[in-house]
Amino acid sequence: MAFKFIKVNPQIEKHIALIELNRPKELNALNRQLMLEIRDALRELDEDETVRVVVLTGGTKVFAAGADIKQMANAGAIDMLNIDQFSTWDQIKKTRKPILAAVSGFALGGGCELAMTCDMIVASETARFGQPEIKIGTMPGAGGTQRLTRAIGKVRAMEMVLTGKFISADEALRFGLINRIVPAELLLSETLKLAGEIAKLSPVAVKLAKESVNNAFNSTLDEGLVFERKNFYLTFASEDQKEGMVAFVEKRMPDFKGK
Ligand code: DAK
Repeated sequence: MAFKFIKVNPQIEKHIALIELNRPKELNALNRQLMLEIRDALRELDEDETVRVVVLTGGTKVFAAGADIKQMANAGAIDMLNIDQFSTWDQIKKTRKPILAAVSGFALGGGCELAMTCDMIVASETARFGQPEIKIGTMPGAGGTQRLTRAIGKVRAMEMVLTGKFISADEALRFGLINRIVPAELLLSETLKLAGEIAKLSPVAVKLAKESVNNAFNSTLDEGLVFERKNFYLTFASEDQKEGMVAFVEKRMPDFKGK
């Protein structure tokens, strides 16, 4: 690989890995190489026992202005089919550890989809979200019509997808697309703080809880409740559950090991 389009910094704080998109001149447009680098980094980090939470950011100016239009412009349908374009999105979905997106500036098209595929979104006040694919003669292809609709509801998603309009960080918060808004200069530190809160907890329970919440999108309520119950029982097979409850009784901080 001639040039890396992401920077990966594991352990910048205990148990947290930071992935930073690094194509600033192209506003972090998601070309194939960058997407493959994200996929590979996530695979490695998911297997790395020292990592408990991943933060994905584009830095303080822009999250990502979408898939690389210059790379896609002349592609045919069969080119699109033949390239394994969904492997990154599939990998994000498969990653069992929590992934937090830290979004400043534009998160458009595939950039918005990338943020929405993460588990939580912390945004700076400069963040702008949009699915503007309609303006270039296509439509969202990596979950924009599905995840956005589930997050903010049909009529708002319709307006964004059919007109390509952007929404502000305030609107995104009001619509339930993001977790919180922080000043741009604090974006990374505040996201790391949130990641740090999760990283202190039992990695076993966190993994099972994440899986259970995600399962809510793919099941009936009754099926989801059964799935949740089984994961709840499973936490009782962990040393972390014993440690957590004994620490509570002994009035001390728990020391979770992920076992
Ligand atoms: N692709 C390639 N280059 C981009 C880009 C993009 N999406 N967005 C910006 N750039 C480049 C610009 O061409 C420009 O490059 P130079 O001209 O300097 O060489 C540089 O970044 C700076 O951009 P601007 O000069 O345009 O900057 P402005 O501040 O004036 O405007 C903007 C910023 C974000 C409003 C504007 O750049 C813009 O509208 N960008 C395009 C936004 C967009 O339409 N995004 C959606 C793209 S379609 C799939 C997965 C995902 C997708 C599809 C399939 N599969 C898995 C199958 C996703 C599709 C998309 O995202």
